[in-house]
Amino acid sequence: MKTYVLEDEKELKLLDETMEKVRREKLPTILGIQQAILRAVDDYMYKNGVVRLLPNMLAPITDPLCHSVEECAITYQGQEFNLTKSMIFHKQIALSNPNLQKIYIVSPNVRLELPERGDKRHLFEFTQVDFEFKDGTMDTVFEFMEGLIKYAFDYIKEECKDKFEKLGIGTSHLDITGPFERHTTQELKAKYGDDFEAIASKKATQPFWLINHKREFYDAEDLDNRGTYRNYDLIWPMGYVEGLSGGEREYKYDRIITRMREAKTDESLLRNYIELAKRGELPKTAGAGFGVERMTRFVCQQQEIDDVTVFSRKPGKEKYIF
Ligand code: ASN
Repeated sequence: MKTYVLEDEKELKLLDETMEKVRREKLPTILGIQQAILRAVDDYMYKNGVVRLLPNMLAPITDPLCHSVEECAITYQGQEFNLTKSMIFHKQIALSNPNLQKIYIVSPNVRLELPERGDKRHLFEFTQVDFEFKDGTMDTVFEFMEGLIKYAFDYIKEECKDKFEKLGIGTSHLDITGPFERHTTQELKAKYGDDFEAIASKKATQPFWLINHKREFYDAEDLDNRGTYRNYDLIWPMGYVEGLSGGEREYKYDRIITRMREAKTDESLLRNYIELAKRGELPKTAGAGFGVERMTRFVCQQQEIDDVTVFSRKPGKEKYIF
């Protein structure tokens, strides 16, 4: 039998670095806080009647996104499946059940980001808490999310006192006073220039809503105000930038087709979804998804998002060991 001896210097170094990351002293503390966050989120969802769906990791359709990533598809029984980039379409379709009103999924997403996203806030595999409400609006999502953050932060401040002490950080950044301010991208861009999101986030002491982004076809355009969109991001303060994105949705056939054509989305891939819209079977919804690791990074005040993961998923590295 052949026994392997690892001799490649570079690979040995990477193995050591990887194990150093796994064995970091602060890691269990961060994971404990993350667990408390998820526990509070589940609790809040349960109390508010939001039904939990389990995630799908593979599907014939997934989020087209509005930025380029490396594609990853696999073939199962001759049919092409994609790894889930987000469950946006599945959220809309699931809500066509007349007895489901509000749903969420703790959803693993794979987005094989290009190396330029090897920054402090991207991972090429992450988990988002993805929720959607039938007949929801921007306002219902804002109020719900503000309540969720307050509930979760109050819970962890109490539950994780020893852990915050171990990390050597206070908890004043978790003192939330809603409702959060709302700003449009145009307003902040005019004030701060192209880097407006980072600058406004650094200046802020409370999370705030950033409204109106031109992005994926499924976020609704404001028909009373063409060229503006009923969508939003939640920006974490103190320079931690975007932590959630969502919107009211397009759900009418003609609107979906118009928006898909504008965004140059491949209609053939989404033909079954389009068929549902044509039959009037897509419900009117609004929702959002927030990154679990991004929330953990803000709560634990870590330098980069990769600091809260056990195994590095930072885009653009030369090689990954585990
Ligand atoms: N989850 C997001 C939403 O609900 C979509 C995304 O992650 N791209 O809008």
